[in-house]
Amino acid sequence: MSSSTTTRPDSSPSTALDDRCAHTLRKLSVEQVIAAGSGHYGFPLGAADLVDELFSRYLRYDGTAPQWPNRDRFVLSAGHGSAMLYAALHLAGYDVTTDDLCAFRTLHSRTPGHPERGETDGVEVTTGPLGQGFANSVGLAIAESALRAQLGAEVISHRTVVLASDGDLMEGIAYEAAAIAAEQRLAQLIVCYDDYDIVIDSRASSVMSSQGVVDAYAALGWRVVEVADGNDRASLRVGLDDAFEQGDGRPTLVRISTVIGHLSPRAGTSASHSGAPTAEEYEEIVRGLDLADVAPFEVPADVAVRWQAVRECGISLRRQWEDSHGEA
Ligand SMILES: Cc1ncc(C[n+]2csc(CCOP(=O)(O)OP(=O)(O)O)c2C)c(N)n1
Repeated sequence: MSSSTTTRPDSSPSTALDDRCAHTLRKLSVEQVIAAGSGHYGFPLGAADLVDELFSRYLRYDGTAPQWPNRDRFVLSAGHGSAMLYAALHLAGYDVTTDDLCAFRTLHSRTPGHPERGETDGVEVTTGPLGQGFANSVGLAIAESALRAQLGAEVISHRTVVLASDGDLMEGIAYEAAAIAAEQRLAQLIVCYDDYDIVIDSRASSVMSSQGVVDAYAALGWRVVEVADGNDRASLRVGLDDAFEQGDGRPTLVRISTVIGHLSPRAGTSASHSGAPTAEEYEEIVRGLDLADVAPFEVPADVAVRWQAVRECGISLRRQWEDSHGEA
């Protein structure tokens, strides 16, 4: 198992293709919400660069083997951003098909309104109640730590990576779990805090201080990493490289500043928290993403080729582990 920070061979700086890949995540997320007539697209538009970066460079997984024991666990604590997760799983090679994306938020679909463990490959934790995904992630990281102590780091050494929002970190349960994570020195736990100062219909800063959150985590014993512009690849990579180094035994909180509804007419406003964009807004969004010529739910060929390379890296990581440690 590679011990390097990133998993993928390509560590080139920001490229036009990276932007296109993030824009494809944005487009697929918006299209799910439009198909369902409801959902949340502001969060996916803001977090797409981060999510693309995580799934293409940092996370160790194989979408064709979602139960691989030593896979990194990704938890979307802000479960209302589910369209983003389904789009990422679709591109990353999990069994989440175009038909599943089209069926977003419909009864008995594999793409329910909030992620549900057991319904969708790649969904590690049922989330939606804010703070719960975060708290469950601390449990996952404790389990990893216990298994590592029992079996050795050569066999078990995976990260638990969480995407949490203002709403998650407001919840008391998150602080309770965060205190345990610090005490247990869960260095393999990395929480990405998507900080964009909107909570449903108001400024988050009218009821909380994100600096206060960061200070509280530092006081609890967390390592804090700052990403000044979460919609900029170079900035993201510096912060994520640092976060994934797992320097000193502490869990890591990465505060990442993004813009809710990024690249949409409702950018930066609570109007993009939930609800489907109008037909005119959709046209404007896909024009802005330079994907107006790509049919709904389609993935551009160059983006598909990039994801194929990522998928193959994941298969190879999993096979290396199995060759060394036997099949699960
Ligand atoms: C425990 C809990 N309380 C209330 C809600 C309802 N709720 C869904 S999203 C949300 C606000 C979330 O704000 P933020 O997490 O910053 O997301 P954003 O509005 O920025 O997308 C709330 C209160 C919930 N999901 N869970």
